[in-house]
Amino acid sequence: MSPVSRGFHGRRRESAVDAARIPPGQYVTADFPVLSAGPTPHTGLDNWTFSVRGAGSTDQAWTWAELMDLPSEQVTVDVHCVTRWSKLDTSWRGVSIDTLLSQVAEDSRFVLAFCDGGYTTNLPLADVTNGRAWLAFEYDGKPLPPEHGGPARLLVPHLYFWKSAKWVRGLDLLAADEPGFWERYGYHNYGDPWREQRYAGD
Ligand SMILES: Nc1nc2c(c(=O)[nH]1)N[C@H]1C(S)=C(S)[C@@H](COP(=O)(O)O)O[C@H]1N2
Ligand SMILES: [Mo]
Repeated sequence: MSPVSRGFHGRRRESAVDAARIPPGQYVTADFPVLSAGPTPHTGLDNWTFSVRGAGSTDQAWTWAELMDLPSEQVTVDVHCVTRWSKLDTSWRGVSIDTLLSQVAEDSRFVLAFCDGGYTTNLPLADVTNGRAWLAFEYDGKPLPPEHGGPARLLVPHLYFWKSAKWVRGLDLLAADEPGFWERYGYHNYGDPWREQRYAGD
């Protein structure tokens, strides 16, 4: 092959994506679809708190102002929805769940995230710690829009996006695992996109 044609074929089209970043059965979209099981709640920041419950006497809650005072991180991650769309290089700002839990004495193995509107989702504690999950409050450098979970949502990019609870208001620390909203309706309990854990039994 001549150097000229090699150069031509080697040029990446703008839409080309690295296949190794796409979990099985997913397609890439540039859109940011909105998927909500109910209406978008609107909780004023004055009445907003984030709580970690179930740690006994060390239960803790942060107001919005207290959350804003914590160190936050800018993260760029790929997200994967169980309905098969993936969105690459999404950019968020949030407080690491490690930062919140470091202020709580806990030794539970599971969490159940709870939200305005009643949505819940369950995760092993190990999946929301060790730098793998955030309480995200900005998207693309702007306040997180209400339809995408604002004022704040859980961001757990290594699991299917239903685990990234929108309008999240806290975590219940649990000794035993408890299925959340979609997990009770037949979604996989864990939801690893790389193992295509879409539904119970996958
Ligand atoms: N509170 C709440 N969080 C939620 C949901 C929901 O219905 N309610 N839907 C989940 C699902 S199934 C997906 S795919 C993502 C969608 O997030 P998006 O609307 O920002 O794309 O939010 C997840 N978090
Ligand atoms: Mo989803």
